[in-house]
Amino acid sequence: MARIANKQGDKPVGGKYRFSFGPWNISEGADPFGPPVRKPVAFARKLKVYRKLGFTGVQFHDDDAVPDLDRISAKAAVAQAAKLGRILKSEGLEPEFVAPRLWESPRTIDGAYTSNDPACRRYAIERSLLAIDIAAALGTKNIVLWLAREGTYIREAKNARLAHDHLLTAINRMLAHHPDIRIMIEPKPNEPMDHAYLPTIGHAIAIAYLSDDPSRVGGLIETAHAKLAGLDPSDEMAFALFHKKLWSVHLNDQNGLKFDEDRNFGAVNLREAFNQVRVLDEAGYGWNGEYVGLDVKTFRTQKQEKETAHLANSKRFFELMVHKVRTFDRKAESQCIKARDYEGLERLVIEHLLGAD
Ligand code: XUL
Ligand code: MN
Repeated sequence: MARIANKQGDKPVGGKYRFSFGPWNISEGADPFGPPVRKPVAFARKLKVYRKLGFTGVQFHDDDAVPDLDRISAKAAVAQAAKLGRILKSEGLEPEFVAPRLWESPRTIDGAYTSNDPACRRYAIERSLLAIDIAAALGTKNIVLWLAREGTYIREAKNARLAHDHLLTAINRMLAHHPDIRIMIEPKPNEPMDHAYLPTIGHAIAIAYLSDDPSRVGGLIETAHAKLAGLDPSDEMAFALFHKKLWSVHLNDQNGLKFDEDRNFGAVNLREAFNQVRVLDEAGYGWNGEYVGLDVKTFRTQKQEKETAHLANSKRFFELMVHKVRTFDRKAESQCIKARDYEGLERLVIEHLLGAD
């Protein structure tokens, strides 16, 4: 029987939190309708931001770690990654994961692992194996798969059943390439595709169990992605935690069914943020080294001077929410639940969030 427990045994002691983000979270503000609105910040300067804001984990796409990846030899790429690993160490930072960027090459226009063109599928797998070598050289075992272009605009354009077989083949090839790496699938239901394959954590976990080594395939849940699927992010997280497969999170927020907004954590819906932290904290999230990733972006119209404030703000909102979760009157909560007094429970939660208790 699966039990909700953490490293400390049965007694919930709360989560243990370390924070991470990726270089893309200090953005230039470009969107599909216009040019960048802020000047680019060099990667070396971005690295200096981490410790200053209290972050210790760095998330990478493979070509964030090794630019121009498709134009250099695999040997040179690995050497560059090893050098970056040493720089990270000297800055007191840790690489959290590497994600193969399979959405910008001309060979991934129509999908990567699920492209109809076998040569493009081969490229996607080869690039993913190189991303694994880069991760190993950098010093992380974690590979994130955001399956950006695995899906369709025109449903008839692909055989969806076969596409899932291609996804499983790619996952198994990656598992076989390195005995220690673990794959975290980051589901997202749409954007850039009309419909993506593996749109929810349930889909991701189903394919994990079919893989050659289910113990090395898990998930990363992003708040906004769950909301885009019309689901409650805290329930999605609870489902993955129940399966012991929540190995990272991308906390942020999302105002309804629009483009992926990557808003500050808690800025749109405080109660949903409360429930995400509640679920994480109750399960002792972080005791196995999982990071709290904040996949947030500042506003397109934000001036350059404050271009990293959203990272500090989202981390602060998370920490304040941990306090809210830990000071919630659990005894009163139990009484309401026992008495089936859901109006009472609602009042308890909202008064607590409003600071009126
Ligand atoms: C895309 C997204 C990505 C992944 C990493 O919506 O969230 O930034 O987190 O590739
Ligand atoms: Mn993300």
